[in-house]
Amino acid sequence: MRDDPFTDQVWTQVSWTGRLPTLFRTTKGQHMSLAADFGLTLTQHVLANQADHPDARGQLSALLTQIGVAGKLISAQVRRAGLIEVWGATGETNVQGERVQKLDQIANDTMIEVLRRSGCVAAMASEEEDDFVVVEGEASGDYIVVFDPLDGSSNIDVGVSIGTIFGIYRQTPSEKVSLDSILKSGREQVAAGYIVYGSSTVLVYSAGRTVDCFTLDPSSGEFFLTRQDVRMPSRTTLLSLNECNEPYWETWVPKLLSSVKGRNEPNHRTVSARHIGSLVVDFHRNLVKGGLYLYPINAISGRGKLRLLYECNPLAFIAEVAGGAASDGHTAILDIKPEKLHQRVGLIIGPADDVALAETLINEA
Ligand code: AFP
Repeated sequence: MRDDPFTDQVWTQVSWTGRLPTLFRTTKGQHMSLAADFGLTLTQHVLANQADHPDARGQLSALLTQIGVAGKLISAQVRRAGLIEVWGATGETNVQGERVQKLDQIANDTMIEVLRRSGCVAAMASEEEDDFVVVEGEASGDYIVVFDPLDGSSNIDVGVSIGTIFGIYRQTPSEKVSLDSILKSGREQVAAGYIVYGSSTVLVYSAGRTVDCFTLDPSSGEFFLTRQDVRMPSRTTLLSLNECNEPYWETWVPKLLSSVKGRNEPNHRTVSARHIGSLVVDFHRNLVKGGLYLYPINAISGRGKLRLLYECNPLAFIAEVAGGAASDGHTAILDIKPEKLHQRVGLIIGPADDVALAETLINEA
């Protein structure tokens, strides 16, 4: 703590990770609520991380910052979701004569346009695009970005939290972009993250060292660091899954559930259930509070529902950096070699011990 000799303010250093100090300003014991007191901005944080890599050319920093810009633009549209719906109901144009688009299409177009203009991206793949999108000519950069522009679309119309998920890979310099450039295992991601549009807009990213969370301050339009070096709690206190899929479960699923629920004591519940139906939001809550998310393969079709490239891989990257784990039941999600752009897998993600328990039960089955 240090006194500012020129004012009546006191600066308190609340944490220090590597070269990233977080300072909060108080006026002689009383907390202030100015945006400037919230901590580092996303841009400051990204640039401070870049300083750890003296050979970096700054493109990854610029890219992460631009994803923050896309997040703000999408967030602004999400906040108007009900109004867009009203315009849509009256016809194909809104009051300004603009074409009405569905929110997931708006989010997709926003991501593609912001990334294309960033000058940092060689190609991208989106849940909303059948094929990958190449950035040609001078606008092309060093990275490949995969994303789900708006995960949890079925929650849009009912005001429930949704989010954008992204994973970033380095493109081999001088190599022409092909499908193989995109079909890399999640382990090769150089950074990943997501943006949750919930009670507040929260951006979470990791470049492999720490997982950090930023909250959008609507008044200043800045993302401020609000959780630093997040560690996923090692005990499962929340279970998240769609229990109506029970008829399609393999035999290990009920065994895992009874094992976790069996930890409840007669007079004290230690495990509860929470399921939103937006994977990214379920994951974010579990990351902070300690929860296990399951979307196992369908035992009848043998197929998973969630997409490997732009849903599971980025979240698995965040989970592992935060001390958790993610698996399809046999292989760590990050080690699966993708064969298709829109490949689906089973997903078990959360505290490492319970992901390992699921793998053991699957092997025993
Ligand atoms: P959409 O973004 O296409 O709606 O997909 C959402 C999702 O992939 C994931 O976010 C949910 O957890 C999951 O689907 C819910 O699906 P179920 O209705 O099968 O439980």
